[in-house]
Amino acid sequence: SRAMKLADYQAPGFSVSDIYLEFDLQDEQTRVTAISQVQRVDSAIRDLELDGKKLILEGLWINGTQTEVSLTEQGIRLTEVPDQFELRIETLIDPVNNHALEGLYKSGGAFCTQCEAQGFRRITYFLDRPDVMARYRVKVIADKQDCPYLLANGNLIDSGDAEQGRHWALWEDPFPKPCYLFALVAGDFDKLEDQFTTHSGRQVELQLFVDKGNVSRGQHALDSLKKAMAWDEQKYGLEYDLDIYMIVAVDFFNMGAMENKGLNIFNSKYVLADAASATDQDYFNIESVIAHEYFHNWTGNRVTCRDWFQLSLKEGLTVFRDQQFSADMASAAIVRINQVRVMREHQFAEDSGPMAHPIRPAEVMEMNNFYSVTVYDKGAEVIRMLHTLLGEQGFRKGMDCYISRHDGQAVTCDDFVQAMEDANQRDLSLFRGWYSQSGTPVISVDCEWDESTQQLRLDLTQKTPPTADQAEKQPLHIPVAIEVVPVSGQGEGRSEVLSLTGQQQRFTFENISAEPAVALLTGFSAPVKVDYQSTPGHQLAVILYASDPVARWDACQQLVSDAIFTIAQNDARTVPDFPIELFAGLLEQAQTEPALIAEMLELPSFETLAQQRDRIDVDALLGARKQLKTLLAEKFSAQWQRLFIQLSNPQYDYQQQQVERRRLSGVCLSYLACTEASLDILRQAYKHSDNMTDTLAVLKACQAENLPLFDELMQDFEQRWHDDPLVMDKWFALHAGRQHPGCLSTLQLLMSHGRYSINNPNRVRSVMGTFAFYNTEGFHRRDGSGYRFLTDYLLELDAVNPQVAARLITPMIQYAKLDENRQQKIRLQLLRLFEHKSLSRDLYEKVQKAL
Ligand code: HT7
Ligand code: ZN
Repeated sequence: SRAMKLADYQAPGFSVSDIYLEFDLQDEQTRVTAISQVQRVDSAIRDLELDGKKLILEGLWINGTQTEVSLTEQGIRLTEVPDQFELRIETLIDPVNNHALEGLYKSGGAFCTQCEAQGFRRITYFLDRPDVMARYRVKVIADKQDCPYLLANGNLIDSGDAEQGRHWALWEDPFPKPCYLFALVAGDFDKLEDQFTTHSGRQVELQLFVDKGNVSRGQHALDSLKKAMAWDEQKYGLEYDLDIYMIVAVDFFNMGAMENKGLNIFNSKYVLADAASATDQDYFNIESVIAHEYFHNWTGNRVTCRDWFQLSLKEGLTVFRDQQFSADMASAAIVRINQVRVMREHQFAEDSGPMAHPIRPAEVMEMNNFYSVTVYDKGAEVIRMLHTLLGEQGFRKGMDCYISRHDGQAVTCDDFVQAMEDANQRDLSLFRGWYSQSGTPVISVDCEWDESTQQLRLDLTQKTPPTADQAEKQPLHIPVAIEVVPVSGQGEGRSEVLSLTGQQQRFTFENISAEPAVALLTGFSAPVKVDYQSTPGHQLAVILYASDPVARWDACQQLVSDAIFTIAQNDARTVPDFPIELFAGLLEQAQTEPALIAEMLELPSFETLAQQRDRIDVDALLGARKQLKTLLAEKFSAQWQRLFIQLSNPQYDYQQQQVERRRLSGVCLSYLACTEASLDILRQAYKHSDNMTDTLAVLKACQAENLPLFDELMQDFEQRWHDDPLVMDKWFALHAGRQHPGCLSTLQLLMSHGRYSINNPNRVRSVMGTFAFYNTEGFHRRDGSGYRFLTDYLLELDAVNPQVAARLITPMIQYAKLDENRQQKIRLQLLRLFEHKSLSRDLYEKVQKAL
């Protein structure tokens, strides 16, 4: 397998203006007829090469004449085709045996499709690239009883009955689109319906399709859709453009959801919710994913990507938009803190590992591997920096320019930045480096306050360490937001955004009359690390007096991290005093800002801690974190208990104030579980819970502390929920994440459970994903058995679903910080994979880079 390079991009030699597709749906043998109107656009290109994968070619006709084709590595070649012609292709495909879940497949009883990034080539031979945009007409034919609903993109034109109990529907999408946005669904569902009237007064039919019996769980998704539609009009002046918007929930899906034009297909996990079965986090995620896919209608569909290297053009921008939306719907501070966690726990790790790549990758072997936290989340951070640099209005001007200039086109990240530049008359040439450079910049800070001159001097230095893909790094344009607060708490603070453009730069602040504490990177204004030796006293001042909640949380995390590292390093195992003083204060304030304080009381995760050092001692770090947790639990046991009781809610409602109280109450429980006298509290909390959030908080607390009560409650939970796959995923994940000596046999048991299936990505992620990503102790067992266990499973999974396998390997390729023994044990397993003869391209790319 060879890598494709961005630098080798060539415009397509042919265009397709219109395509008619006919699907005669059958489980193992679906006939696809594709009739395309093809035009040559580059007279130098004589042959037409089409992509195709796992297709049986039944026949091919050019202007009605059957034609021979030659096979290529990617598909077929038609030699010396006319300048303009009608191309008819008949292929056979096998949806029921398609477990890779790309192209046309069956999810439960329903036919559905997933074409992004390169799945359309599993449906018919085509120019499977996003810069070929065509108008689609689609006829779907299927059994009337099994598939009462026949759906495709756009508007329903006609429908009717056919022979042998079959029926058909004809759909037309008026907007030209790349084939990755094509979709078809045929099956039996329950349907929720609603309407939305756009700003300009057009009426849009909203339809949500869910598995039979799930209507009551669909309302939140539908409400979220209406909120997203209204928000995009109000915030960006963007209206929906078709008369119908359909969302279908399916159980078998490789990712979260897919923005197919007018026909979104969703992982049911991001649609279905009610109080009994879904957590507050589930409700939040549904709202955000529904919005994300909706926002793609403009950022992705109407304006699409020229090639897949430009993926962040639509994904980074759309994640930024869904983050803005979530911040408006819920608590902006908490939403932001959780994004920062994603960046530090996952993106920084990717950017310092073997798969490091810029948000616009320069080289790709398997495109599916680049739907990454870098392209999505760092991509969103890059858009956010533009927003910070240009301001709310400037950013909106840039968006307006981008959309109006490129509507209906397939464009590049450069086109986006150009629109931002042109609309604001700003030079963003240095900023463009964010698109081509990988790695996490480190900003070192030297800070001095001179009482006599009342000057505060900040010397900032930026340096990006070399990454696996790029040895040389250039300075970037980094917006560094700061807040200066008086250590005493008396007097005004100051907030500013510094523009760091050079490798080293000095910033001076006048009239700082009282000793200042400096909060750097407030709001996480750039995806960078900060190296700044602050003192506990200054950190405390930031926590107490800064106006930016993210900075306050961050200072808190830093203080606690420092304590954990101190414990991990010293043999005497004494705990520094400052976290104890801090927690005493936080607990006293808890009721005043429950949401923020809950986040502050949460100890930094192992993954976040790991990102702060070049080398980590897994056992010492886990031990130190645990020691601090127990100490804080015991020291404040009365306070945890009191607070927990004060936080009880009336009947469940997904409403901000309740959400915040539940979050804090969950944190209390997690500490209470570390103390002796907590069994009764936990048992009562489980028994009286009327919602999944509180129930799961109890189970998690018991799991983290390995309490015998865990098994008892889990049995009860299983009995209640064994018929509900999405809830069982929570049960699977709780078991798989439990850190105890017998965890590998637990995993084995889980995978032989009646509700487990290797064919369902949600089940696989609940069990093996939770184990590999979050069961730190079990996965990193010193004897290497955790790594071997994952590898054995990957070998099996790769043959079924390579996309999911390639995601699961992530924790095993990010091993550079581990001790030599563990590194060696990991390499041994990577070699096993490497030598496996039929390894997928997805896994091959990652394994090869990791070795
Ligand atoms: N744009 C969608 C990406 C996606 C996807 C990619 C590869 C394989 C399967 C997939 N399912 C969905 C999702 C999104 O970002 O909105
Ligand atoms: Zn997306």
